Amino acid sequence: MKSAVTIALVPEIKTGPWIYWHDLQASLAKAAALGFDGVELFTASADAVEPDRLSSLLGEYGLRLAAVGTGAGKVIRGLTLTDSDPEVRVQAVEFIADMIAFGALFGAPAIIGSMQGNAVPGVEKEQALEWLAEGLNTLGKQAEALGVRLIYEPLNRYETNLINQLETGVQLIRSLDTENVVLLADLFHMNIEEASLADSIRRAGSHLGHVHFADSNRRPIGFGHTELNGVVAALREIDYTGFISAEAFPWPDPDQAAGQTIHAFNQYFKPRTRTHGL
Ligand code: LER
Ligand code: MN
Repeated sequence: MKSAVTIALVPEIKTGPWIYWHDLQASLAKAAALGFDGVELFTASADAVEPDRLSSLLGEYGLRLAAVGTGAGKVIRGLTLTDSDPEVRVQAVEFIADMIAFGALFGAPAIIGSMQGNAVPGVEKEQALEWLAEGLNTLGKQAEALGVRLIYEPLNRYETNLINQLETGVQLIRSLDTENVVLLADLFHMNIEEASLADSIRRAGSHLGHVHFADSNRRPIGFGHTELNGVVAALREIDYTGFISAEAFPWPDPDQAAGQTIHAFNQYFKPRTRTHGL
């Protein structure tokens, strides 16, 4: 399993759960100094960061791009895959398609979280889920053609009324015409929605493609009350090899949040050195 830390480059969203903010190069330098394997980027659009610049910075700091977030499409432009206006749905697909193409330049998958939207008043949930599946089918196939997977993220009930648990997420992605869509287990959302984090991870099994690493209160792991040993055991049991990516509040500040995150990652996920002898 590989560690990652989030970097948000979207000034419009000041209160979101991202560890590093605003300055790409300074954030990469800090992530590399702490020993993270990769970074997850949250940008305003697919052309917000020049690919050549990102490529040379990732090379310079020896970091991988773990994933790209697409949520700015909703937060800044009001787009979702389940809007009742077909033109808005088309624009949402286009926005995500561009993000997929951007991430694919670096072998990184895009994440569909808040861009899934909601069944809004006047729209049946079944209808919204059909639109969501349509979007995931189109985008999952586009991602496959570019050699990357597409990540779909169940969110807690206060952020979407569509899919709140891994189990219903598995049902949704199994119903698609593509096998290229995988699930994101965000430990914060799961802490609200799942009866057992470990059992849900075990049941999602090979459908799991990404993990958002945050404690019960969305602070870095270790600053809340989530019991992580069972989660770690379940991830090992399903042979999960993807990123464990810190999408958490920069509490008490970005540097301490990043430090706590890598400390927790090393504590729980790094192979322990065995001592022999007495
Ligand atoms: C996105 O990964 C997510 O978890 C949402 O809650 C965005 O805030
Ligand atoms: Mn998340």
